Amino acid sequence: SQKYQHLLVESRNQVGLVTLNRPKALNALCSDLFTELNEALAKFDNDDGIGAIVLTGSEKAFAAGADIKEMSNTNYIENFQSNFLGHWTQISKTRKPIIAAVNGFALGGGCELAMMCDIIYAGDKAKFGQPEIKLGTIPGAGGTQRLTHAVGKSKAMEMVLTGSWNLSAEEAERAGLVSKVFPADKVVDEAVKTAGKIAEHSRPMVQMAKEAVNQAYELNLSSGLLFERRLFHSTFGTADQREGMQAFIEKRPAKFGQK
Ligand code: CO8
Repeated sequence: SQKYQHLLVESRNQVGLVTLNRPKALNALCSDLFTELNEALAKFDNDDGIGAIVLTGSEKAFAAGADIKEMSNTNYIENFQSNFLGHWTQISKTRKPIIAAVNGFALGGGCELAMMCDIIYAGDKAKFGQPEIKLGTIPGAGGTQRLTHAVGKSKAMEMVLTGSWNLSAEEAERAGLVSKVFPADKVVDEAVKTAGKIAEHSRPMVQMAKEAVNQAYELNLSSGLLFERRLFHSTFGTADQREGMQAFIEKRPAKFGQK
């Protein structure tokens, strides 16, 4: 699995762990890194032995953004025609849950990458920010959209307009961007632990639940509730629902995954 240039990939029981590994550039997200990340995530997504994924970086940097050196000399029409960095969106099509375990800098595209994941855990020294404005550009992969949903307009505007990476782990947790904060050296293990818990549940139910929560960003309330209700009803066509409820009644652990 170590054929990647910019990633380390391993599995821990039913959890797939992907570590961004481009230390000399603080995990700046060059185009090749993203191609590798898409491949690694797709492999885990299609691996029956894996139930959830953890994505992390180093203690110094989750990722310091898109690769500024790579993009500095590109131009508009080239980027338009090649759909420059369009392959970044692939990660949000991953069907299994992804937990981002963020230490250090999560800036620009790094913050956006974390927000493409389903859950964010942060180390206590994590710093989130959207510094693109200082480079004469603006966020391009969700920094004006997902961030605004996560932390509200005032904080998102402040981050995007000033460019200061001023959101600490603690503030990020308070604002709802991050669900839990841990000491820096514990965050990966805690993310793996949570991913392991998720992996023990019914795989199709986990995917349906992820799909339903994500629809909350796309649909109005009545359409979202209808989407949820339809999926809920459909779960009663599965062996996992029978097993889960029977196991509760019989006071034993459920054994999911029967066909
Ligand atoms: N791109 C390329 N190289 C980088 C990047 C980056 N984003 N960040 C750091 N590096 C490199 C540095 O150039 C340096 O390399 P070298 O040793 O060859 O000079 C090395 O990493 C170490 O960095 P520093 O010496 O700067 O380390 P410091 O600890 O002094 O500073 C910082 C750390 C504060 C994180 C600093 O590196 C920094 O400000 N980095 C840039 C942060 C930034 O502006 N990020 C936003 C980038 S733009 C973006 O992400 C747009 C996303 C659009 C996505 C669109 C998809 C469709």
